[in-house]
Amino acid sequence: MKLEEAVKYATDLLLSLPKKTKIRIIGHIDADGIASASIVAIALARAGYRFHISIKKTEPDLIKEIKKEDNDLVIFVDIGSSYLEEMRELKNVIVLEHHLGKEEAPSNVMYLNARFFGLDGSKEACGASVAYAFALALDEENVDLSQLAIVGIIGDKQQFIGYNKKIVEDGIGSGFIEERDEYILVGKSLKEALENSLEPYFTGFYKSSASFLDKLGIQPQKKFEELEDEDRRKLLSALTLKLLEQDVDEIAWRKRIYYGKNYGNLYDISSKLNACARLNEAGVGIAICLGDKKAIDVAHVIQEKYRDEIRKEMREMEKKEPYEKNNFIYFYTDKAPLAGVLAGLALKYLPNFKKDKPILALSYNEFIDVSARADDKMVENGVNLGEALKLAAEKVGGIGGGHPVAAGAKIRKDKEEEFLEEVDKLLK
Ligand SMILES: [Mn+2]
Repeated sequence: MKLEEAVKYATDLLLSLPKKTKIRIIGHIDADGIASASIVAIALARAGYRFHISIKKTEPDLIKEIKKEDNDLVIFVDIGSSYLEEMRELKNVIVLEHHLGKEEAPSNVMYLNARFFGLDGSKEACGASVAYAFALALDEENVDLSQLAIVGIIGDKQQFIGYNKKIVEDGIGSGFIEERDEYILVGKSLKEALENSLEPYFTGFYKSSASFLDKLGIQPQKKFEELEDEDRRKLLSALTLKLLEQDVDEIAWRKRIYYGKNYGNLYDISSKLNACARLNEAGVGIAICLGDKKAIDVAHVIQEKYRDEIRKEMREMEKKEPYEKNNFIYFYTDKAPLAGVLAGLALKYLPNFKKDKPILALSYNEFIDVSARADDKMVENGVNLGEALKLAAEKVGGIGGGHPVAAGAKIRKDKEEEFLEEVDKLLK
């Protein structure tokens, strides 16, 4: 069966319920989760249903909390794969997912995971993709929601292949999406663009971007788009060399950007949703998706703050040596919401963190939160962080899961060493 057909079972279930049904939407706390939950919310509203929406972390007590409420239907989107058994205690449940999970769900749970339909849930369909399939099955007029689906795809760093490719084609075909190839350094003065850039991240540039440009004979205050062709070439080849020195293997100065008719640059929207999620402002992200223009300005401030915090941490990490096990390296951070992105950026751009091994970031709070990142090459060589963290966390009484390249776990503080040993064994 194809995903497009399978989601019809979910829309049939929804449509069998009266309009005043109490519906709860639970989305995961990241850009994909916010986009996914919004897609479902908008589709429900258009179909005449009311709902109550929440964006949640993967917490051990999540289902217990929801069980206290009196819902006729709970729709989990981009979250839920790790709670299937506990959902038995809820009434009707629809799970729209793409994370690794069990194959079997209790009979009251309609569990639709992209992975069941021949799709790679870490590349070819994300939460927002499955949510979009659901919305489209409800009403084909919902094709405009392809814009938000793309926001989710970008947020989860997926590719435009598999079902995701169909979404882009839908969006372009219906006039809601436009694609343009653009240089990535446009917008600000070159000094600022180089200093502030996170993808790619240039080590040392927080103090040396102006002198780097001076040496090339390029005025730091100029914008990239103001440069003559020759200066442009000179700059890009110098920057390529700089990244090669950082041992970066994927370098692209132009990027395919998707624009949404109702949302503008979808990469920017995705980055805003991500910042909102990380800084506990998911509501602002939902507001953006629901079309609130004022929320964009609020989110811009949140986004700047978030990026500032990342840069600050990255500058510290440039000077640090990570801890090392046989099969991964790890570091500690007190910025739990940033842990995943820091691990990911370190893996790509920090020479002192590049040892051809996955990176785990550990943050202490009530528990220890773990975020892990690998690259595609490691995954091709058999690394599966989602599985390793899930098994290792469960072994020490914690919770974990995710994707081969990106995963998370939550464990008790006294289990740290045992957990790390277990991960080391599993990654061998
Ligand atoms: Mn997702």
